[in-house]
Amino acid sequence: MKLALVISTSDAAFDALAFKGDLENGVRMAKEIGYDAVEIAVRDPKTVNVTDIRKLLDELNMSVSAIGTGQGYLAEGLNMVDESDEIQNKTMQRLRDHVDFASEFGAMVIIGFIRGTAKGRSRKEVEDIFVKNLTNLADYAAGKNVKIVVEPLNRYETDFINTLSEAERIIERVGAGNVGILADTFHMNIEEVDICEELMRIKDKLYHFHVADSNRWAPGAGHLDFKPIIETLRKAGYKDYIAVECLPLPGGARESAELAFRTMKDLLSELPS
Ligand code: LER
Ligand code: MN
Repeated sequence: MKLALVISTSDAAFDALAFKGDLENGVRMAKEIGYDAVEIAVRDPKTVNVTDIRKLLDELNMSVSAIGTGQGYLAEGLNMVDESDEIQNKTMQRLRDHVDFASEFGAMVIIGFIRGTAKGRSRKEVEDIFVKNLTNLADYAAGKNVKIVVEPLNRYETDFINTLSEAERIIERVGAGNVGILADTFHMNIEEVDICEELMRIKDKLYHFHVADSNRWAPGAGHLDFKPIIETLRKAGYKDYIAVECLPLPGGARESAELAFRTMKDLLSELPS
């Protein structure tokens, strides 16, 4: 398992990002601390310079684990299940742009906030729209060799797909090999009955992993016990990235990213491989 740090290309409404707004500084710091990769949160990939980012990553020998898409929702209200077809279509175009961007770096595309909310509509109605749009996106992404990951978010962020089992059920309906689940310890700590049991159960569809502590500070600064969680990932045969997505706490972006790195590295070296 390798470690990634979530950073953003621009100032973002979402707080759980280290190094918001200065991508170059973020990538350099992540490298200095020892991370293998960065995870890039982008509002609109058409507004960033792929060549410059490619050059920077090559210079530092850094990879990109995944592309975060939530800023399109937080800043512009784009979402996959909107009542308006126009917004749905705009969102799907934005997501295809994210897939193109991700394909440049061998990264996955995250469906977090951008899926939208049910907003009082029936589960079935919203789920049907989501499944239709996700199926189309998966098809487009397959042509570019890109994986899509659906991330369950806690109930205070959305009313639609809060648990691993909900994500699993929807992914089964889509039935595409390039669509999997992104599990985030912060959300699971709020929503899951038993984090390790659930991770084991969905292990074949677990394509990506986010870590933050119970308070969304760096792992090691709250009361989540990461040892059994990382042990479970090992047992599950998970080999992909663990991406740190935490608030710049304690102590600011650099300090929290360092604490997160140390906490995860120590655990990974402690546990039998
Ligand atoms: C939001 O809380 C989150 O965890 C992000 O990864 C969503 O895209
Ligand atoms: Mn997350």
